[in-house]
Amino acid sequence: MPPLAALGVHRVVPMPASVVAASGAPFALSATTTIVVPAAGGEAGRIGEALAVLLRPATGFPFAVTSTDAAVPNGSIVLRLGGAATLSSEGYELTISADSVRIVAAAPAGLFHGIQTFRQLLPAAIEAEQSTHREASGWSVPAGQITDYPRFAWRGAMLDVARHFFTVDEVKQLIDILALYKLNTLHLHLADDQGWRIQIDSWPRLAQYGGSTEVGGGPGGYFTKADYGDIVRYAQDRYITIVPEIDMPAHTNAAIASYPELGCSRTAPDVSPNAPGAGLYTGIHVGWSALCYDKETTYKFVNDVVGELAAMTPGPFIHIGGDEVQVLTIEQYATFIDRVQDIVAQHQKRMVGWDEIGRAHLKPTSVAQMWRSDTSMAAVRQGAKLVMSPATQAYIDMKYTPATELGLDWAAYVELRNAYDWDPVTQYKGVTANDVLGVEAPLWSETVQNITAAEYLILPRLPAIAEVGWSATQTRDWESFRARIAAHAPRWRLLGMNYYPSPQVNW
Ligand code: IFG
Repeated sequence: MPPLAALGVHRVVPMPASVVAASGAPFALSATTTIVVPAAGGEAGRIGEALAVLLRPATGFPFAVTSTDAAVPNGSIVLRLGGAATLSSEGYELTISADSVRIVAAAPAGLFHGIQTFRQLLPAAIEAEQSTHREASGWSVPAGQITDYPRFAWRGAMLDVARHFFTVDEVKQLIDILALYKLNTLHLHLADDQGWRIQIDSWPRLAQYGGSTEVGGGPGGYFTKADYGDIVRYAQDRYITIVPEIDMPAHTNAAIASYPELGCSRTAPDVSPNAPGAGLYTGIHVGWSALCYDKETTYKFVNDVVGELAAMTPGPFIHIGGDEVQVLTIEQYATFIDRVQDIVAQHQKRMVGWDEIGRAHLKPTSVAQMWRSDTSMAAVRQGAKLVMSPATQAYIDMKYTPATELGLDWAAYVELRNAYDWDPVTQYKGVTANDVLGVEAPLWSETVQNITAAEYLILPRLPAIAEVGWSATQTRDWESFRARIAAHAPRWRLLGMNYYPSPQVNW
């Protein structure tokens, strides 16, 4: 793919807020190009180094990184903090001329996002791991200025590591995709009927026994605290916040199998005859399990688990699930959620829950994740903030079409255009812009066993959701998106990422 002739958004996803082409000559990467970061180094220094690591393999150029606040020589890529305060903490200004590339941001996250845009303005071959892919026409970026900032604060994906377990390395591969598309939140669904996936010292059997299987009876697995810390740091370095979820009171069979005293009425619908251990469940029915809402043991369990999870989670949110409860009355459910909400607050975190939590008494700090048109809008009527994950648009575990082998289809067939053509504020009645924190694309893993299968469902729909979360409504347009995303397939191939070649795009 040749360099762009003029600065344009031809292949930038998500669509930037504003792009102004300039008439001057392009900036060309060369063996003498340097990367200049603030004298203080710090996060800007680390981001500059990460840019060099990104550019060196395919070009074969050294990209020396220097720290100075002084004027810089021609031929530099300059990262600067401050100045663009009007751009919010995730915004940036990218200015390109023949002599220099300047990325200015109010905060490091903005610099990081500016680099993703610069990366996408270069030919896809920049992603190659060795310089045999040298671009015949050189590595240049056209002159002009991009001013950019996100519409919503919460732009995320969810990975269900409970139905099928995913390794730390696979989670990091997913984080790399989020970073490329300026997403800033990774919600990990860490516990469900089929598996408990996080080490909890005060209740050790949860991971050791509750994590010993998965849908279909495979070996399962779990994250040690060291694994979880590794994931958190890898995400933090890419300005991505981890939101851990322990789903309760339903979707709790793995916990109850590990500690039967936690369960009131457990009638696993079809514990497989070759069940790998007493109480463990490898099917995919939902809603039938429940913690005992009226036993103090349950709330000690919740307090211990939330306490250990909060201690290893730097982000402000703990997700407590709350979905699909079939064995409690609404009053019993509200009693449970109200107490869990207090426990989360005692550990200085904000509670997130699926939209059913609107039936409890929500604090204004709590967040409801909207996944079905809960017409009651109970959550928003109580002043809770919303994260929009409408199953008919954002559930990327849905099949693309009836012909898609992977995925489920209970909500809808979600082709690429379905994932793109919706608006988080107008999706459901009774919601205003002020209610909406942002968007998130859940990937449930009943039918997804590894990252390669996950990428087939993630790409190209997650970039579409990323644009829904980042780009202003007036800059969003399906015809523009389908043309821009077509240029990303060569990039994904070079990055070794699997994807669905949707017939809706001229790849
Ligand atoms: N609904 C369940 C998930 C998962 C999903 C698969 C929610 C909030 C269907 N709950 O979505 O556990 O089974 O699409």
